[in-house]
Amino acid sequence: RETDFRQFSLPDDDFASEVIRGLSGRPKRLPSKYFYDAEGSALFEKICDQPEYYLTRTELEIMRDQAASMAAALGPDVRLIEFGSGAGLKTRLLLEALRNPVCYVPIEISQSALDDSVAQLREDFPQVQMQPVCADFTQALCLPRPAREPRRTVIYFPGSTLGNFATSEADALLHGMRLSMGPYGAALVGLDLKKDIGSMEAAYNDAAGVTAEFTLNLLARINRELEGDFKLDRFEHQARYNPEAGRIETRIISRFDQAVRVSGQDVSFLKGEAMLVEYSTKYSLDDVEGMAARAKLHATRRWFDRDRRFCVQLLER
Ligand code: AVI
Repeated sequence: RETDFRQFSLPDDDFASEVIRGLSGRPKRLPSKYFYDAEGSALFEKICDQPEYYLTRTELEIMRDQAASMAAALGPDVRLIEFGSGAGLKTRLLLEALRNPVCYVPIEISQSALDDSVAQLREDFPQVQMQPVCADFTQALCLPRPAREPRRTVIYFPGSTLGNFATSEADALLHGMRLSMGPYGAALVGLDLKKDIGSMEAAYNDAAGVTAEFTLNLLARINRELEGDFKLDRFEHQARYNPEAGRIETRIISRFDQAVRVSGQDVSFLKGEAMLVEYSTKYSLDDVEGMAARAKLHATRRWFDRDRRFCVQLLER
């Protein structure tokens, strides 16, 4: 009954070649997807507990208060696909609220994260067929068939992770979701909303320095895995809101003129030079409508927290 789809794992040399390519460009860039090794994932968990990082807490509040209303909007006999491992409480709240879900399909690139989350969910939801897929959800997906026919497919994408993609990539991802969800499908997407710049910037510059450590862990990972010799104290984390683009942009800034070796190649930095490492896009409701329309989806329902800091958006075909 259960399936375990291991589609592919990212070969290590992808990391090396993407890092070298990114550091050869102007401006220098490093892809944020490489934040999440074991250390990075543990640091991200710690970020979620920081008082300034309101996103996780706020989305959880929405799920606690309104998962029943979401489940009513989605209807019974849903096949629930999640982009990401679904280790969290949000997924549980949704699975608990859904009426007679057919199956749960987490799509996650890290096999260990996938195994851990599914083992626990299997125990807690024995009536739901678990169909984990180890794959990169930004690529074309081949999904397992459920044991019984669902009424509709719903793709759950919480956490405002969509905001970590550039606009054109996010559009492509929504377009891919539209294809995966089929004719009566839907997507339930967590999105962080535009608000005062102080709160948004504070969320990415916590006083305890956890986000800075998370960002700089990318250099530590390059040292560990790609024979890098970055000296972490010679670089610093910077996260600022770009009002034109509507996103927090995180950069790693070189504090000195310096040279670093990565994978046998020399990379030089000027004092003050930046590596762009992450976007965290913030949305207005108009932005959400526009994004949905570009993907030929309808933004039909949304659920907010009390202070309208975050929303969970239902997109339907
Ligand atoms: C996973 N993602 C939605 C987080 C965000 O808010 O962009 C990642 C993160 N980066 C720094 N803090 C949190």
